[in-house]
Amino acid sequence: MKTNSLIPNEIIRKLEQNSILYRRTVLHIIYTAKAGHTGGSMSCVDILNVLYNHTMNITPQNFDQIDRDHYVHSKGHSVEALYAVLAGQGFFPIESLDTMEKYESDFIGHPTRNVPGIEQNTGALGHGLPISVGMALAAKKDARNNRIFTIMGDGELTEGSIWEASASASHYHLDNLVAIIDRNGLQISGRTEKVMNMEPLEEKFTAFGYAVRHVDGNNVAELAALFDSLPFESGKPNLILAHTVKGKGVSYMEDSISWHHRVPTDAEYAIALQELEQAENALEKTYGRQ
Ligand SMILES: Cc1ncc(C[n+]2csc(CCOP(=O)(O)OP(=O)(O)O)c2C)c(N)n1
Ligand SMILES: [Mg+2]
Repeated sequence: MKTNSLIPNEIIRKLEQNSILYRRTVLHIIYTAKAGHTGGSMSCVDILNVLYNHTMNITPQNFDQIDRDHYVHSKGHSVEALYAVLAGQGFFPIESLDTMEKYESDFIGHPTRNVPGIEQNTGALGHGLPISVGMALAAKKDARNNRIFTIMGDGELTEGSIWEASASASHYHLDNLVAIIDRNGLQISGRTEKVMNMEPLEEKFTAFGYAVRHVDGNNVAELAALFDSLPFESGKPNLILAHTVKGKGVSYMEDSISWHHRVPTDAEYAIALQELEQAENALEKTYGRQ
């Protein structure tokens, strides 16, 4: 989607810098813990970046207030992306991430509410949307103006609960619900269309009563502009097909099924860091020195 964004360049530059920083953190966590979901974290991290730094009203200070926005990480296996962004927001010290997967650490391979900033335990796919629908319905009933955001994987869409929740979302006119699909075209065992073809997605979601939009889910400027236009249609739940690349940001991980949950070797990690440094240098070329 092309947008005529009015968002100032310095804000977009900061968001692009954040994405590089978060990608570094994701790789650091997985390399240190020797476990994690690399590809799916790299594909959704730009979306999380824009949500937390530009769009949603969620901070460590307001987290205990019911009328703030809410975020549910439905594709819970990609928890490293969420940890990176929450650390960046100051929900916990970034050093806590070095305890990932260690005995008695709360930083485990899927989100739990033991970690500050995490709204809901997820990991079994297909639950985040139904939970979000319930939260959005409660907000409507209480006449609150907050919004409920969730990110699902495209492989996750094979779960029947997604479609039951979708029927409810439009039945109750939940225009405060923002459902985002990380449409990276891969799931755990192959291409989404090969494992279980769910296309045509736009038509399916439209038939279920959503206002549907497409976006380049790895482009922070497009994401920010699209989120600025929420809600898309009054009385309809919002559905965003965010077209992404699994493993985005590291050449040899991109669009590769083997990086669903592979851990980089020392040599691979070094190359990945080099590529992220090059991306940072490219930002300087685009925007000039800071
Ligand atoms: C109910 C359930 N079934 C199976 C799994 C195992 N599993 C973990 S990730 C994954 C693939 C998910 O693919 P997708 O939703 O496309 O995620 P992404 O590509 O963003 O990593 C599967 C099947 C699970 N977590 N939950
Ligand atoms: Mg996928």
